[in-house]
Amino acid sequence: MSQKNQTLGEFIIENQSSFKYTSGELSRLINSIRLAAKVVNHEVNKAGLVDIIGNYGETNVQGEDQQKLDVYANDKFIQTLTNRNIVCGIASEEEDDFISINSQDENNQNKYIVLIDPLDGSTNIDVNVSVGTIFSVYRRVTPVGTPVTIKDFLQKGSQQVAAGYIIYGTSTMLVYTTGHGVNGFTLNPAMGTFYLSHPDMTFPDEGKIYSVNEGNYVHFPQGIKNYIKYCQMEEGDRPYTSRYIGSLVSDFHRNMIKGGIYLYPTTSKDPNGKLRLLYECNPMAFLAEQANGKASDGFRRIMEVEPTELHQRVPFICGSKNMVEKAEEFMQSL
Ligand code: AHM
Ligand code: MG
Repeated sequence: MSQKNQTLGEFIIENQSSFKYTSGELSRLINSIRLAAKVVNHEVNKAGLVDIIGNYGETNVQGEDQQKLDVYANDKFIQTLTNRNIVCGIASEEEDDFISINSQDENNQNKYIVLIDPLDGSTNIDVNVSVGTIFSVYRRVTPVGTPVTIKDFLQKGSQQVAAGYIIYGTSTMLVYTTGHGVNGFTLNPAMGTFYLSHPDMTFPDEGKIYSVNEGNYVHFPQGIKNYIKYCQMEEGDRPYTSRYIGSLVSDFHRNMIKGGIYLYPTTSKDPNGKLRLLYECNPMAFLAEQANGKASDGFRRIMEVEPTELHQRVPFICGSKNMVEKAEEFMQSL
């Protein structure tokens, strides 16, 4: 029975038996993500010190090259998962192609692949606004001991075995699911330990927050324009409040706690939407559904969208169930 104050390490061990396949491999994988998250968190927290320790691209006083934070985060997550020999393949927003990890070695029995957005919300990095890491885990579909192929990565979201995010905010949290609800762990920076602070996180069915980049309003489809007008209309518990950080992880996290909806629809500039299906939308959709919420492209369940390419984009509507259904109603009524 999970309890508050439990550490993430304890929680992982205690819940290992509830995983579908209990080899301990998935536990080790989540543990590695926990480790990389701490390293990245340390660096993200120093972001405001660039003028003192040197700008990105410069060499600092210790003679080390300063990396852009998103590149740094990408390297750390890939290094951690590779060095500990835990997965057989990784795909990242920062990499054009997927990476195969000793997967052609017949002794390599690793079954899992990870898709990751190492540092999402990159426009917020330089202005001290929270950013996040998003990850998604699948079992490979090709046989173990053979090279991973694109088929292993182009699986529908409904096939995910785990997904989560790390939010580097006023406090740092790791929130994840393995298909048994959603739990949130807060980092105690003094101890370097994540503690279970938010057990069984759920979206309220209804919410009063809508999160969308209204600067794109004129480029939105009519259904979305109508839904936004509905949110703003004075009637019942409306008008809703508008809150948009521009970091998917942070907007999602707030909406899950308070009740709300996040929308990134198609625009004339981005006719397929902006967000990426495999390492942004699918993991958030899995979390949303596990937390009593919903995720849709306006017409279909996100996790049923058939992936055709690694960096595919998709329109994304996600959040409290009744709000997402209302937005779908507006989209589908035209
Ligand atoms: P990124 O992967 O380049 O950081 O883009 C993803 C981000 C999301 O976190 C956020 O919700 C959205 O892009 C914001 O986009 P916009 O600035 O167009 O509103
Ligand atoms: Mg991103």
